[in-house]
Amino acid sequence: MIWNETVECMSREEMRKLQSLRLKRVIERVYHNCEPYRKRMQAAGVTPEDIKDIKDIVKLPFSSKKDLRDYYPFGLLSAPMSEIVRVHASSGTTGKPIVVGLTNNDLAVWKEVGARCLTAYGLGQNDIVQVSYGYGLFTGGLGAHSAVENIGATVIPMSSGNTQKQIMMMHDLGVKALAATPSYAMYLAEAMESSPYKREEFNLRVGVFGAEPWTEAMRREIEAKMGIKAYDIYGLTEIMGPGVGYECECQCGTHLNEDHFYPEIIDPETGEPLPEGVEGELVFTTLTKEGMPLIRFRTRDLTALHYERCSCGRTLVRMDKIMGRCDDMLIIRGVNVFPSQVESVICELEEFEPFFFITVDRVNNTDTFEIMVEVKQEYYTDDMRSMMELKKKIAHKIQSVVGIQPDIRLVEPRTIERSEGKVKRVLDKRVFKN
Ligand code: DLL
Repeated sequence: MIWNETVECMSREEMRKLQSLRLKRVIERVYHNCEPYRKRMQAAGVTPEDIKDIKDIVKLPFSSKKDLRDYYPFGLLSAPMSEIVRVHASSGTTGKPIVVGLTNNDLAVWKEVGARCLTAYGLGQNDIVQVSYGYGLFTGGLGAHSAVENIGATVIPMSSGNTQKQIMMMHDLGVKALAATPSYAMYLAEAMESSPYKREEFNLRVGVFGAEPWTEAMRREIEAKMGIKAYDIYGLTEIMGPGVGYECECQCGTHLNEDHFYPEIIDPETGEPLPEGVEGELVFTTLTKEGMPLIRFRTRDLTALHYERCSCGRTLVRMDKIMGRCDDMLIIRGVNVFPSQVESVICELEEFEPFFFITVDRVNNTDTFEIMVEVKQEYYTDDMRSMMELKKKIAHKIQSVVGIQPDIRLVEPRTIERSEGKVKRVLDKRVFKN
């Protein structure tokens, strides 16, 4: 089912026209209402008159998370504070969070794009959706919440945490869809298995998972454990929480709501635009935002875009599943390693639980690379030889995928701390030594 066929199935030409019109408007808005943007455009020698078509976007300077920090908290608003009705924030790794302000119209757009997502997952007004993303400054909870209300389904505003109660509510209330981070979903799946309820007693069919990278292997693992179909939902605080992108029933990429959020792919090193299908850094321009529009915002997320019509009928551009951010990439002994590569290997191997933790360090001027991973109960034994065999097997497999050999530390099931929100899977001790 399609929520807004007019837009979701619009011809490329019509979409270009709509995007061009909206780009002109948003550029006028920021130029006249937001000094940092005006100054930056002036420095680049661009005026709103130079922006006539969506293709002209390349003339505009980029923005980044650093700008949100530099103009913290409200320096990048393009609407008067009297029109800001909500604030969200995302915590960075250091110091102050970044803060965004939304107008009533921004909230309406958010609800609209959220409804497109849920409808694509096959959800409608007779369904019950449990929102287990955190509520609060994080956009996950409230963002998913209003999307559920907008399609007329029933929302259970659980927020994250209290895992036993989550299971009980899902069971007792006949919840059809669970909205959570994939890592929390994995934890809930595990808790469901050891709960007093049988899997057939749940009405759970759909997963609405996002807010962190997750592999196809992890998707299969959660789907099998929960007996559901798991869909991707993408978003980021700066642009618009969950609902910037979503998977349809074909699951061949994440459709981006490009009538509101215009995507580009650039080379993260040079900033040069990259052609369709080539992986690079995703950049967004918000075409309709009023509160805090962002122009050519560098997300640090790595993906590629595809423009051919999808077999679901939607014409909205699709991006490949995001397997990592420029910032996630570890360089270990000169080799680029993404935690998602490790995840896919671990999920493929029968003997291991999909929980792991990577520690990187520098000892005697050499990088160390250790992966702690849980062995499934039925494979966990005191027999040294069998455990050594398991270690060898996984180390070899990881080496063949990432290019370097890790030290493996095998642990019992449930040793590694479970995540209720975004999972943290890496400790890079080298950063403390520089
Ligand atoms: O995570 C918004 C969100 C909430 C999306 C709930 C989906 C569901 P932030 O906390 O600002 O916002 O983090 C944004 O998370 O730049 C990506 O690196 C990552 N991310 C979000 N969704 C996905 C996804 C929310 N589906 C950052 N796949 C983004 C991979 C994702 N990474």
